[in-house]
Amino acid sequence: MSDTHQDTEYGAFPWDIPATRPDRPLSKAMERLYSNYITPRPEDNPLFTSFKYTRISGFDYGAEDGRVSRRDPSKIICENGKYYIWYTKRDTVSAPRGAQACTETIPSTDWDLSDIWYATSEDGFHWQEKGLAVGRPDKPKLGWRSVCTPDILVWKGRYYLYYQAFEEPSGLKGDHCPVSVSVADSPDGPWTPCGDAIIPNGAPGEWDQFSIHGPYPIVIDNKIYIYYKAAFGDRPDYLVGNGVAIADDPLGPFVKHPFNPVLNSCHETTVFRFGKGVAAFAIRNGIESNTIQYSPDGINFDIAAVTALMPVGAGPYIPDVFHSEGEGQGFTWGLSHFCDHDKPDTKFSFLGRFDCDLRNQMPRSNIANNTEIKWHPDVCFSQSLPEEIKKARAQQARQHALANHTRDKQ
Ligand code: AAL
Repeated sequence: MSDTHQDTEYGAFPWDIPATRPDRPLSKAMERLYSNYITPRPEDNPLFTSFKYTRISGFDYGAEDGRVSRRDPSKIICENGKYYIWYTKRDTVSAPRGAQACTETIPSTDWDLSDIWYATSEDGFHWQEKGLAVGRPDKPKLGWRSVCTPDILVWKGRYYLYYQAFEEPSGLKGDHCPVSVSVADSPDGPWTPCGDAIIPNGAPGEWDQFSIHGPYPIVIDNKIYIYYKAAFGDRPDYLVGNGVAIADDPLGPFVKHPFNPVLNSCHETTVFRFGKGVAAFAIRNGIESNTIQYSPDGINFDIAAVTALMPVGAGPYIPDVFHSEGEGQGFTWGLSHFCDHDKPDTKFSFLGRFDCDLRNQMPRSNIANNTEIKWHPDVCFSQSLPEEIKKARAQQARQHALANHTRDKQ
C-alpha cells in the first residue's frame, strides 16, 4: 500500500457509492450524505431537481418599456379542461419611479398600482389572458393602492384568491401590507372581496409586524395552511423567512403557528405536500437559499437538496395540491417571473415557464440527474463588481504587491 493511503482496517472509501451508510468512520461531509439526504445520489433523491426554462406565448408587454408588467404567478389549477393561473398585472402610465416620485397614477414599485388578472392555457406553453379577476377597490378600502401576488385555494367547490392588499405605495415606509381574500363560485369569477385582512400583520415588535407577503394556501389533514413570507430585522441584517397560519375554514380565523418562522430563508413561497410530509422551496435570500426542504409535519423543515437557478416566484401545477389524503406526488412544471434588474428606468417583469422533476416516483427524467448547470458567461458578468469596490480592491492589490516586493528585497 502506498503511503498516500490511509492504513486502517477500513481501507479507502469504495469506488461504488454504497446506497446506505457504510459501517466505517466517515468525514462530516460524507456522514451528511447519508444522514441529511434521502439518498446519497442526487438522481435517486426525489427532492433533487434542476430547472429548465421556456419562454411562453400569449402575453403582450407593449413596448417592453416598463409600463406593463406581469409577475408573482399563483399556483396553476386544472379546471374545465384548461390550466388556470392568476398573477399581478400592472398597466400604468410609466415604469415604477420609486416611493418619492410616485403619484396616483405613477407606480412606486413593479407591484404598486396593480390588479390581479388571470389566464388559461391548454398546453402550459401558450396562454390566453382572460381579464381582470380582482381589481383595486375604491379608496380607503383595503387594497385600494394595489392588490398583488395572488394564490388560489379550491375548497368544497368554491374558489378563494388570497393576495397582498396595500393601503399605501409600496416602498413608502417599507413593503408593508396584510393579506386579503376574494371568493368565487367559478375560476372565471365573479370574485367577491371579503374586505378585511384575513392574515393580519403581527403586533409591534413581532417578526411579521409590517408585511405578510406571498400567501400560499395548501391543504394538510383537512386544514388550510397558508404559508407566507416576511422580511424582518433591520437591514443589512434582515432575514426573509416563511411562516404559516392555519385555519379550518378558508375565511379563517387563521392562527399563526407558534414556531413561526418555519423557514429561515426564502423570498417567495412555494410549498407542496410530498410523500407523507411537506416540501418547500427556499428560493433566494438567506443562508439556505437554493435549497429544497422537507418536513414531516409542514412545520419542522430540514434541507433535503441543494440546487441552483430556482424559479423566482414559482407557481407550480401540483395535480393533487388540495388533496388531504395519500402521499403527495409532487410536480414537474409551473410558471415563474423574470425581471431585468439592470434596467431600473424601464423595469417590468414577465412570466415564463419552468420545468423540473419533483415527482415522488422512480425512474425520473434527466432533468432530475443534472447537477451541473452550464451558466452562460453573461450570467456571471451581469453580476458586476460595483465600481467603487473595484477601485478600492485594485488599490489594495497594488499596495499589497508593492509591500511584498519591498519585503522580499530586504
Ligand atoms: C414579490 C413578493 C411580494 C413583494 C413583491 C410583490 O416577489 O415577495 O409580492 O411584496 O415582490
